[in-house]
Amino acid sequence: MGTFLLNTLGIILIVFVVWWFWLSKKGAGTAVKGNSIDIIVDGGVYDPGVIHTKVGKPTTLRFIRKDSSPCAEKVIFSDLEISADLPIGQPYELTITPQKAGEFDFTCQMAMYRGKLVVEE
Ligand SMILES: [Cu+2]
Repeated sequence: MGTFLLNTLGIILIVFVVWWFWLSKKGAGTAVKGNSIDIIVDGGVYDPGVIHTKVGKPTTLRFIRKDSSPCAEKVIFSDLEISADLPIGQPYELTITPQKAGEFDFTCQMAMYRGKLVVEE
């Protein structure tokens, strides 16, 4: 009985971890209204995590970091060769004018936080 309970808990934990790392970050994404969008950095997720913008459109990503752990302190767009330090308690504005269409991941330095900038034609 004890083993059964542990296995059940283990399975529930695995399902939760899968949900947390993949499913909770999927979705249609959020379009940038105007030229800027607020992104909350907290609890291991960027919210919103998928952001849609257009080629040639200057897009200001306002990172609002609430997570004080060192994990959240950097945001890195590896494909775009952009990285920035995010302060706590004050928004950090990063303006990007995408030059080509595609999907560009952004992460913290350990890739625990994961987001995606989707650039459309
Ligand atoms: Cu991290």
